[in-house]
Amino acid sequence: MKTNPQVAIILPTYCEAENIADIIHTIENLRLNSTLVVIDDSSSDGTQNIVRNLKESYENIVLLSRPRKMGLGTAIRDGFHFLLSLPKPPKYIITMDADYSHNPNDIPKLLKLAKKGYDLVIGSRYCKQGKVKGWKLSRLLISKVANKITGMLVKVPLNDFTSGFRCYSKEYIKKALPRLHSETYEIQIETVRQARLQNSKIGEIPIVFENRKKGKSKLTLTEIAAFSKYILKVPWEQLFEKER
Ligand SMILES: Nc1nc2c(ncn2[C@@H]2O[C@H](COP(=O)(O)OP(=O)(O)O)[C@@H](O)[C@H]2O)c(=O)[nH]1
Ligand SMILES: [Mg+2]
Repeated sequence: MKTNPQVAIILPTYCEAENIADIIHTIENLRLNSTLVVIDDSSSDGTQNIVRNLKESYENIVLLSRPRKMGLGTAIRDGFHFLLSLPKPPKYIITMDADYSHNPNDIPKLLKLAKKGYDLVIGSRYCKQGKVKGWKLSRLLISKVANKITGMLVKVPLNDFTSGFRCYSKEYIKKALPRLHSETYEIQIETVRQARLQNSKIGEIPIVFENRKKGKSKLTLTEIAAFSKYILKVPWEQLFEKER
């Protein structure tokens, strides 16, 4: 591994064999001096073999293998734990999907705002100049409604709560990680709520999100149920929030 990179990128993967090489090559071409952490849940499609081969060309890749599909939230949290356990944890930690919905060329824009002192920078599809390409109208509507409801409940002036394309500061992660418990996609909301509780500086930059060209969404019905249950609990939890 390279010494002391300031930036780390967490790429959670579950059966992304068709996408992972392209995304890693594009990230490497940015020459960010980053650590790239792939967290793979024993994908049956050979994702890990591809990453192992790439590790021979790129010394900054770390592959963390888990025994089975354990959820996006636990993957991101495991990535955070791993990075904080390094002798010199990176200052900026990016999370992004490995299916090419998030364009690696936007990473420098996330970093630019983070370097201005923002603890959480969100690549936003629903702010001015943000965009979603290739989603069916039904999926777009569900996502927009989920974001509106979340905005009303969580009370943070953001346009996109569920985007997984983000940059976190090390200081934020250190404080928030012991309080994060999400197993799946609700991690995106839980991290915003923690940022609000910590009075962290939160910002958005517009991104163009493109539906994955290859493979299927890994979001399961059980995970949608977990996400919905989490949202429904928010108003109740916020009554006691100050005591947490
Ligand atoms: N390690 C791990 N990665 C996951 C899991 N679920 C989803 N992912 C990855 O998380 C990212 C987002 O998932 P995706 O299926 O694209 O979700 P969608 O864009 O909301 O349909 C992708 O890189 C997936 O491979 C999981 O349970 N474990
Ligand atoms: Mg996706």
